[in-house]
Amino acid sequence: MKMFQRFHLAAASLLVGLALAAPSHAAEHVVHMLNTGKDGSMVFEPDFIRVAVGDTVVFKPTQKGAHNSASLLLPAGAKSWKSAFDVEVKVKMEKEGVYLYVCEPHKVMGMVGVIQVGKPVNLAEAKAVAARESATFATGKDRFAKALAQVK
Ligand SMILES: [Cu+2]
Repeated sequence: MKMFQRFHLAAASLLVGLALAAPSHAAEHVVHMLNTGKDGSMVFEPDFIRVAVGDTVVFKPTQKGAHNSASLLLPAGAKSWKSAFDVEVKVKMEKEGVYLYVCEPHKVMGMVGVIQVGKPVNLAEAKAVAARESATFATGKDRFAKALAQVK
Protein backbone atom coordinates (compact mmCIF):
# COMPACT_ATOMS: atom_id res chain seq x y z
CA MET A 1 0.00 0.00 0.00
CA LYS A 2 2.80 2.42 0.95
CA MET A 3 4.56 1.51 -2.28
CA PHE A 4 1.42 2.24 -4.31
CA GLN A 5 0.92 5.61 -2.60
CA ARG A 6 4.48 6.60 -3.38
CA PHE A 7 4.01 5.64 -7.01
CA HIS A 8 0.75 7.56 -7.15
CA LEU A 9 2.42 10.66 -5.75
CA ALA A 10 5.29 10.39 -8.21
CA ALA A 11 2.87 10.03 -11.12
CA ALA A 12 0.85 13.02 -9.93
CA SER A 13 3.89 15.28 -9.62
CA LEU A 14 5.09 14.15 -13.03
CA LEU A 15 1.74 15.21 -14.51
CA VAL A 16 1.91 18.59 -12.78
CA GLY A 17 5.43 19.02 -14.10
CA LEU A 18 4.32 18.25 -17.63
CA ALA A 19 1.41 20.68 -17.39
CA LEU A 20 3.73 23.48 -16.22
CA ALA A 21 6.29 22.72 -18.91
CA ALA A 22 3.72 22.62 -21.75
CA PRO A 23 3.89 25.71 -23.99
CA SER A 24 1.05 28.07 -23.19
CA HIS A 25 -1.39 28.73 -26.01
CA ALA A 26 -1.59 32.21 -27.43
CA ALA A 27 -4.51 34.05 -25.85
CA GLU A 28 -7.23 36.19 -27.39
CA HIS A 29 -8.10 39.52 -25.79
CA VAL A 30 -11.32 41.34 -26.66
CA VAL A 31 -11.52 45.12 -26.89
CA HIS A 32 -15.06 46.44 -27.28
CA MET A 33 -15.85 49.45 -29.44
CA LEU A 34 -18.62 51.37 -27.68
CA ASN A 35 -20.73 54.49 -28.14
CA THR A 36 -21.04 54.69 -24.37
CA GLY A 37 -18.75 53.02 -21.87
CA LYS A 38 -17.57 53.43 -18.27
CA ASP A 39 -15.35 56.36 -19.26
CA GLY A 40 -17.98 58.24 -21.25
CA SER A 41 -18.87 58.32 -24.92
CA MET A 42 -16.90 56.84 -27.80
CA VAL A 43 -14.52 54.45 -26.09
CA PHE A 44 -12.47 51.32 -26.53
CA GLU A 45 -13.07 49.11 -23.50
CA PRO A 46 -10.70 48.23 -21.96
CA ASP A 47 -8.54 50.98 -23.42
CA PHE A 48 -5.38 49.45 -21.97
CA ILE A 49 -4.37 45.81 -22.18
CA ARG A 50 -1.13 43.98 -21.52
CA VAL A 51 -0.61 40.87 -23.65
CA ALA A 52 2.13 38.41 -24.56
CA VAL A 53 3.95 38.23 -27.88
CA GLY A 54 1.89 35.99 -30.16
CA ASP A 55 -1.45 36.85 -28.54
CA THR A 56 -4.34 38.19 -30.60
CA VAL A 57 -6.42 41.28 -29.91
CA VAL A 58 -9.99 41.24 -31.20
CA PHE A 59 -11.60 44.63 -31.81
CA LYS A 60 -15.34 44.04 -31.54
CA PRO A 61 -17.96 46.57 -32.70
CA THR A 62 -20.12 45.73 -29.67
CA GLN A 63 -22.12 48.93 -30.22
CA LYS A 64 -22.17 49.95 -33.85
CA GLY A 65 -21.43 53.61 -34.53
CA ALA A 66 -19.03 53.83 -37.45
CA HIS A 67 -16.11 52.70 -35.28
CA ASN A 68 -12.88 51.27 -36.52
CA SER A 69 -9.47 50.40 -35.16
CA ALA A 70 -6.37 51.78 -36.81
CA SER A 71 -2.82 51.60 -35.52
CA LEU A 72 -1.19 54.95 -34.82
CA LEU A 73 2.19 54.00 -33.38
CA LEU A 74 3.93 50.63 -33.49
CA PRO A 75 7.17 49.15 -32.22
CA ALA A 76 9.83 48.72 -34.91
CA GLY A 77 9.00 45.94 -37.34
CA ALA A 78 5.34 45.55 -36.31
CA LYS A 79 2.60 45.47 -38.95
CA SER A 80 0.09 48.31 -39.05
CA TRP A 81 -3.66 47.65 -39.18
CA LYS A 82 -6.83 49.48 -40.14
CA SER A 83 -10.28 47.91 -39.94
CA ALA A 84 -13.45 48.73 -41.84
CA PHE A 85 -16.23 50.51 -39.96
CA ASP A 86 -18.18 48.33 -37.54
CA VAL A 87 -16.43 45.17 -38.66
CA GLU A 88 -14.61 42.93 -36.19
CA VAL A 89 -10.88 42.66 -36.77
CA LYS A 90 -8.29 40.38 -35.18
CA VAL A 91 -4.72 41.60 -34.85
CA LYS A 92 -1.88 39.27 -33.90
CA MET A 93 0.68 41.04 -31.76
CA GLU A 94 4.01 39.81 -33.03
CA LYS A 95 6.50 42.43 -31.83
CA GLU A 96 7.28 43.51 -28.32
CA GLY A 97 6.51 47.10 -27.35
CA VAL A 98 3.78 49.68 -26.90
CA TYR A 99 1.07 50.14 -29.54
CA LEU A 100 -1.19 53.17 -29.84
CA TYR A 101 -4.38 52.88 -31.87
CA VAL A 102 -7.41 55.01 -32.61
CA CYS A 103 -10.92 54.92 -33.99
CA GLU A 104 -10.44 57.24 -36.96
CA PRO A 105 -13.88 58.94 -36.92
CA HIS A 106 -13.79 59.46 -33.14
CA LYS A 107 -10.11 60.07 -32.48
CA VAL A 108 -10.98 63.73 -31.99
CA MET A 109 -13.27 62.59 -29.12
CA GLY A 110 -10.47 60.62 -27.53
CA MET A 111 -11.52 57.20 -28.80
CA VAL A 112 -8.04 55.74 -28.48
CA GLY A 113 -6.29 52.83 -26.82
CA VAL A 114 -2.98 51.34 -25.81
CA ILE A 115 -1.66 47.78 -26.00
CA GLN A 116 1.49 46.67 -24.20
CA VAL A 117 3.10 43.59 -25.70
CA GLY A 118 5.87 42.15 -23.55
CA LYS A 119 8.38 44.79 -22.51
CA PRO A 120 7.53 48.46 -23.30
CA VAL A 121 10.69 48.99 -25.35
CA ASN A 122 9.37 52.13 -27.12
CA LEU A 123 7.52 53.75 -24.21
CA ALA A 124 9.24 57.14 -24.48
CA GLU A 125 8.31 57.43 -28.16
CA ALA A 126 4.74 56.27 -27.45
CA LYS A 127 4.35 58.91 -24.72
CA ALA A 128 5.65 61.65 -27.01
CA VAL A 129 3.33 60.70 -29.89
CA ALA A 130 0.36 60.31 -27.52
CA ALA A 131 0.93 63.77 -26.04
CA ARG A 132 1.24 65.36 -29.48
CA GLU A 133 -1.94 63.64 -30.76
CA SER A 134 -3.95 64.27 -27.59
CA ALA A 135 -3.36 68.02 -27.90
CA THR A 136 -5.48 67.93 -31.09
CA PHE A 137 -8.47 66.17 -29.47
CA ALA A 138 -11.66 68.07 -28.60
CA THR A 139 -12.53 65.73 -25.70
CA GLY A 140 -10.92 62.76 -23.98
CA LYS A 141 -7.55 64.51 -24.05
CA ASP A 142 -6.39 62.52 -21.01
CA ARG A 143 -7.30 59.05 -22.28
CA PHE A 144 -3.97 58.22 -23.91
CA ALA A 145 -2.10 59.41 -20.81
CA LYS A 146 -4.35 57.41 -18.44
CA ALA A 147 -3.88 54.27 -20.53
CA LEU A 148 -0.12 54.79 -20.83
CA ALA A 149 0.14 55.28 -17.05
CA GLN A 150 -0.78 51.58 -16.72
CA VAL A 151 2.22 50.41 -18.73
CA LYS A 152 4.73 48.62 -16.49
CU1 LIG B 1 -15.45 55.25 -32.92
